[in-house]
Amino acid sequence: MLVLILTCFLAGGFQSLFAQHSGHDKSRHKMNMNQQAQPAKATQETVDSVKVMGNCGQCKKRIETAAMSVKGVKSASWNDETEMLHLVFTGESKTVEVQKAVAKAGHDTETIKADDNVYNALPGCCKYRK
Ligand SMILES: [Cu+2]
Repeated sequence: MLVLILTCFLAGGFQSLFAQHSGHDKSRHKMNMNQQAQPAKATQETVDSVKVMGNCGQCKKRIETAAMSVKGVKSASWNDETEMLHLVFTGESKTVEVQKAVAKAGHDTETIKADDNVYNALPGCCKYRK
């Protein structure tokens, strides 16, 4: 009688262990399927960075807003210490377009300079030209 109860207990124990195990496998399988679904994008993102002259937090906001106004720019982040603008594009690089937009907003880049009258209209704290 005791053996029978023990056997039942053990069988039940194994069953719940098995159930837990298969449940775990299922969720892992689901995760794998999600991971597989992600890289199935039509276009490949590209990244680039470009030097943009500026001084302060206002410059950062102005530069990033100008960069984000260009179609195909996913993210734009300007570092006030390195003066580098880091860009992520949803497809191919639009760095030249971004430089044009940034220069139009008053900030010089490596290859495209802002018009003097646009530059002169910047707030005093943003005058980066020496
Ligand atoms: Cu500024």
